[in-house]
Amino acid sequence: MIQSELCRMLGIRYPVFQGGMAWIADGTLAAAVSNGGGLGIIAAGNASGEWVREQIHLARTLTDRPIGVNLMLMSPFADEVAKVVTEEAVPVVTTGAGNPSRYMRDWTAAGIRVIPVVASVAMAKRMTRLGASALIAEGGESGGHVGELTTMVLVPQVCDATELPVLAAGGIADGRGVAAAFLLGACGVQMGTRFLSAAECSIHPVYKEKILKATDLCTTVTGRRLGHPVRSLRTPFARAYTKGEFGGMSDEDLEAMGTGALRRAVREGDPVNGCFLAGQAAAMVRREQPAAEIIQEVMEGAEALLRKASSWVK
Ligand code: TUI
Repeated sequence: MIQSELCRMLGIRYPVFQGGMAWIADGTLAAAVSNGGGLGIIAAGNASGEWVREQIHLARTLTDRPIGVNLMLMSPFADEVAKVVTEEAVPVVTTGAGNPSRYMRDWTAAGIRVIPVVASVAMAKRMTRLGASALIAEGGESGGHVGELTTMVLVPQVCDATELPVLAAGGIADGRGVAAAFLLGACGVQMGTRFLSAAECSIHPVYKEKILKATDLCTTVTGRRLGHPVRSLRTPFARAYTKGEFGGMSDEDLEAMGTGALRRAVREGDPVNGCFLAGQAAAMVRREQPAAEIIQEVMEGAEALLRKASSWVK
C-alpha cells in the first residue's frame, strides 16, 4: 500500500485526487472517488455558488469521507463560489486557470487546506509564501486549460522550489504514471481523464465512447491566440476553431464559437459543435469501471512497479 504525507494530512487512504473537471465533476463523481479512498473534487467551473452548494450537500449524503471543491479562477462566479466553500467548511479547495492570491487569506483563516494547481516555478513559490497546504504541478499533457511545461520537467522543478507536498498531474492514467510521479518527487497524483470512464461519471455516452476509442494523437491544443490554450479531442469543433484562429477570425467570433462548447460535449454529446476536453492519456483509458476500482488498480500497479524498481538497485 502506498501512503504518503498527503494521506495523513487529508485523512484519505490513497494519495489520489480526481481532477476538477468543469461541467463533469459533480457531487456524485466526487463522492464515488472519496468512497474509493481518493479525494473526490467538485468542479465549480463556470457554475454559480448555489450549484456548488447543492453539489456539496449531495456529496455529503453519499459519503462521509472528505471531499474538495475546485475553483476555476476565470469563472465570473469565482467570488461567490469562494464564499460558499468557506460557509460550507469544505476541507480542501483546489484552484485552476489563474492566481488564487485574493482568496488565500480568508480560506486559510477558515482552516481550509488550499491546494492550487501551478504550471510554473514562480507560481509554486508564490503559493508557498501565501500559505498553501500542498501544490498540484500540472503539465501540459492534461486536458483542459494547459500551461507550457510537461509533467516530466515541471514536477521536479516545483519539488525543488517548495517544501510543501507536491502532487503531479497531466498524462497520468495508470500505475506507471503514478510510480513515475513519485520518482520525480511527488507524493500524490491528480487524474482527470482516467476518471472520465468512471461508471459514476455522468458525461454523455458519446463523450465516454470517444475517450475509450481515443488513440495517441487524438488530442490537440486550441485557444493559444486568445491566451487560453485548451487541450481537447481532435473533433470537427477543434478543427473549425483552429481554422478560425489561424484564418483571421475576429476575437469576438472565436469567443462566440467557444461559448457553450463544453456543455454541448458533456450534456448533449454533440460530435460537431462540442468541445471534448481530454488529456493525452485518453488513449490509455480502455474501459468503464467504478471509480473505486480505478483507484485500486492504478495504485496496485504503482506499488508493483516501485517494488520491482528497487530490486534493480544493487
Ligand atoms: O484549470 C485547469 N484546467 C481547466 S480550467 C477549464 S474551464 C475553461 N474553459 C474554457 C477556457 C478555459 C478554461 C478547463 N480546464 N487546469 C489547472 C491549470 N491551471 N492549468 C494551468 C493552470 C494555471 C495557469 C496559470 C495556473 C496558474 C496560472 O497562473 C497564471 C498567473 O496568473 O500568473
